[in-house]
Amino acid sequence: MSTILEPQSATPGSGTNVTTVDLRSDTVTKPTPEMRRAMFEAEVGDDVYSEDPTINRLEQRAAEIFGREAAIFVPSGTMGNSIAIKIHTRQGQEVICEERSHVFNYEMAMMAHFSGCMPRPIFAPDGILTWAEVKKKIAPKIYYRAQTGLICLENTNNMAGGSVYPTEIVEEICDRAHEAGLPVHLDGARVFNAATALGRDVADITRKFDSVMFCLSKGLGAPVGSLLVGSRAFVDMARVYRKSLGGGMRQAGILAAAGLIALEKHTTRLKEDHDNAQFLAAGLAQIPGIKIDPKKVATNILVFDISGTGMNSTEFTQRLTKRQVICGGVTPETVRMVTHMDVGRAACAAALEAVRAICSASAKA
Ligand code: TLP
Repeated sequence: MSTILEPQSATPGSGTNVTTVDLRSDTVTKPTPEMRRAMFEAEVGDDVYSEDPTINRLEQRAAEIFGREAAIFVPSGTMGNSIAIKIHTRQGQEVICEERSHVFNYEMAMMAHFSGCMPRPIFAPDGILTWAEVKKKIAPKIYYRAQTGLICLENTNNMAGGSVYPTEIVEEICDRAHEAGLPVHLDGARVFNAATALGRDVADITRKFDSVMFCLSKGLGAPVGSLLVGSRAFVDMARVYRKSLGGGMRQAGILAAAGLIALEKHTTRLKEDHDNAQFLAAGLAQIPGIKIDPKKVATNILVFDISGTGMNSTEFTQRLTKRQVICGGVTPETVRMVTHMDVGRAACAAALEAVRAICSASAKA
């Protein structure tokens, strides 16, 4: 597999044009008028003293929704994952993760920098690890081998095309890992998309993990923020490490107000994004030179092969940008598009039209 390049388009900022169809990520959504009103009116206090009522309400709701003892608001998914890895591991250990995972590729080596751990990546078809594969990579208990400290799964698996873990596979990994004395953390940045695709609730599909990070700022449309959920003891430790990373915020209820709307109201609309992704996948599959299997598009992310178009992903995305459609290359041969609440069906149809045009121009050149 080729090296992962750059998940974002080379033209940040171009998404601000209203006629632009921005498919770079579901992180680009703007807060809704309802969110902005709630932010304006939010009751706030100093969250470092745990006195922000809106933050406290958001943390309590997140814990309830995930069926856990406690939750903590963090500014980003990266910080949430970094804190969880720090709590579960000791310096000099290894973290088993999938080869395309965010903790391995896009978190600025925080696993090494902050926790002193090394990733032990495993490539899995469609990004879905199984216990059979994980088991082979757990370090034998020999004094001269760095020991495995943690298994980290990602659901949905972003760069594997938003793929979804069957819950039985997750539970087998968690059960066997626990028998081996190993904790399992979920990078659930898009766990509500996974739950939507599975038709189950998030508490149900995550119950065996030791900790879960999920993002409000992706498909749920909040401007900022993620939560870490787990036991009371885990969250108490997370509060310490959040502070050490500079993530102790003050009147953060301004952010939590939008987060509450994301959590209470936007989790039930994700099927719309999945249907739009299906629509895009079906259209892309018809375009000569593009390879994608629509049956494998389970959520709001499409990663497709463009090597038959005569363009690499940089040329492809640059030509699309000129037609007001922005998306990002993953490798020189693959491109990612992500649907979200700020792109409707008409925008997706326009994006398909633009892809058809650049591919047919490239074929004629
Ligand atoms: N993902 C972003 C980029 O960083 C790649 C995106 O556009 O998809 N876990 C997963 C699975 C993620 O996809 C992301 C962000 C994070 C963690 C980190 O979240 P943030 O950006 O809040 O630090």
